[in-house]
Amino acid sequence: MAGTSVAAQGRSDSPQPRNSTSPGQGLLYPQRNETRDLIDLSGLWQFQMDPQGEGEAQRWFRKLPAPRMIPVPCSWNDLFDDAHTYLGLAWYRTEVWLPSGWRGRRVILRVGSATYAAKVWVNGTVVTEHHGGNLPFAVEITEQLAWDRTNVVAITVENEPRPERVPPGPPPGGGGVLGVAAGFPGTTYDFFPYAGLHRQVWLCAVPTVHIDDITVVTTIEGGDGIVSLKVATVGGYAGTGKARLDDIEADLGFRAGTAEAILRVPGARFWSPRDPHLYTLTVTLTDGVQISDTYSLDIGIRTIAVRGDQILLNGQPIKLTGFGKHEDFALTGRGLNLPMWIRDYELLRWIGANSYRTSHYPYPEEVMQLADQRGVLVINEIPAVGLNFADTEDLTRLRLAETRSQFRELIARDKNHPSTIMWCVANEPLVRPPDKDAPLSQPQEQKAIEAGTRFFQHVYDEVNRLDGTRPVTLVGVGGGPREWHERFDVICINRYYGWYALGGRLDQAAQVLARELDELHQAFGKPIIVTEFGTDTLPGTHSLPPEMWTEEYQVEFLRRYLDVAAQRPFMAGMQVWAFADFRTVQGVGRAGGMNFKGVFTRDRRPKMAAHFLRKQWTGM
Ligand code: GCB
Repeated sequence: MAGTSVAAQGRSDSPQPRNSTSPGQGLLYPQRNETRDLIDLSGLWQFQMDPQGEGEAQRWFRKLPAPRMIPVPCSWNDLFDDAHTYLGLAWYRTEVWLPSGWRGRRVILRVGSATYAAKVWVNGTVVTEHHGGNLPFAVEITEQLAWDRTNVVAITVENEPRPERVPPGPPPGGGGVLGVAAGFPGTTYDFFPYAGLHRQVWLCAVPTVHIDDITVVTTIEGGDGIVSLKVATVGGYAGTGKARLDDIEADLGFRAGTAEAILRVPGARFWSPRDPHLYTLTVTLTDGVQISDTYSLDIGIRTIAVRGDQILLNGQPIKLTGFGKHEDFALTGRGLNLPMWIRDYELLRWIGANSYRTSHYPYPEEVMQLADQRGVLVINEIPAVGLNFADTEDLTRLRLAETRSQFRELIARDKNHPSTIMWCVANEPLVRPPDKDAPLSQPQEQKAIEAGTRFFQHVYDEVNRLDGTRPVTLVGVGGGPREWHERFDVICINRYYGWYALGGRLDQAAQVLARELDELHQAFGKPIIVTEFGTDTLPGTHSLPPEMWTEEYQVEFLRRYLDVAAQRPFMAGMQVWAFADFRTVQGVGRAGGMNFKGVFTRDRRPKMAAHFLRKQWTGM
């Protein structure tokens, strides 16, 4: 957790809040069934920016002095001109009347994501604080509720780019990930710092004693699936229960609130992109005949492992085809946009991709459910983008704590999704910030490399402790220290030979890429995935012979890279950057504030490269 000294470098002088998730530690997706109920608070909320940070003292959690309406979920940036580049504190407020049938149950408030830090009031009382912009948090609010009048929910969202955060903000006045003039707003990464209540806010009614968490691990024995589960409850449950999957049942005996069981599924259908079969697992707490709580979860039976230089799904080698993506669309920004996601999954199928990476932050829970249903393989990444290790030890320590805490939440949320086949701990960590002109001295550089090695060792160990069933990777930048990859199960690299380096010289670019892949394979003998390669491409711009920024050049570039990979049977995957054009910061390298490396435009029209990839990946 952040200490006051560093936090004070930001605008506010309050330390980063300790994340509180209550009543248990589980983050099960909200569900309505015979024992549980829900109210989705999506809709129009009152909104007011608070650049002076005066709202709390003036009790804005009761009443906003000059509110305007804002949709939840949504980013605030593309709605109001004065909010477009606003990075600071903003208030959201809504009212809700609770159904009388909810009396006697625990009521939990669950926020899908608030970017970056949030503080929540219910009827004037602070109920929780949270930081980390892309993951849910929950808090029990039963005590704060009123039953004879409307309840006021107020949430502050604050998105200041502070250096101790993950992703870190740039040093004051800094930014400039593109290695050119600093972008605006200043970030350490190449996407727009959208902010707001980005996912739904729910009220959930659950029984006093209830299922708080379920952890499912699947293995395969011959043709049988083995489903091991752990159930955790809140309320010190010491009774019995049942776990059911199709017509297979196991008894659960709870001690100190938890129980375990193993279910054997004879002749199971194993989850894969070809047959993404999901079984419904239902857990109930039943003392005698009375059901006191129940929760259902769709699970896939599959294994994922690394053997030598191969990634094995259900014991068979797989090669990833697909993209790095963003959660980005006009007007909604990074707000939950289910029409966009449904279209994206349609296009992934159309183009023949089997995978993507959640670059550079966790995507919505509904999107992970869709990946399960559609058999898409996901490299699940936390927002550790823009890290550098030449900063002070204090900053590195604070970012480590933040990275670990976000990982705990991500794994709690996504551990049961068969589609998540790998955790990614960081994208392109650097030895020094890209906007630092003076190179580091040799000893300084060595010190930064060692700081990074220790950092990643801690994160790797933590992830492995939380979930020993999935490979863990780090996505490295060109020229980055090789030793940072050593600890990880899969080598993921982003490469832009033919774009940022060797622009226009695709023959040379292909040679350099080929040489580097061979060296990496020689050095590590582990699976290698190129997780980014691509060119900015203005739709409708053409040239013969192919020149940079044209659709022809994008096709030729991708063709060279895919050819180099095809000649190397050890390659475990190729993910193009990017799926679609996306909004980033203003700067001389980004026309119109856009990154144009999409093979689809921002409104999802195909560039020539999309047709080319479809041919490569589907044979059509
Ligand atoms: C990268 C980053 C990605 C950028 C991309 C680019 O290496 O991982 O966030 O958007 O390059 O287009 O420069």
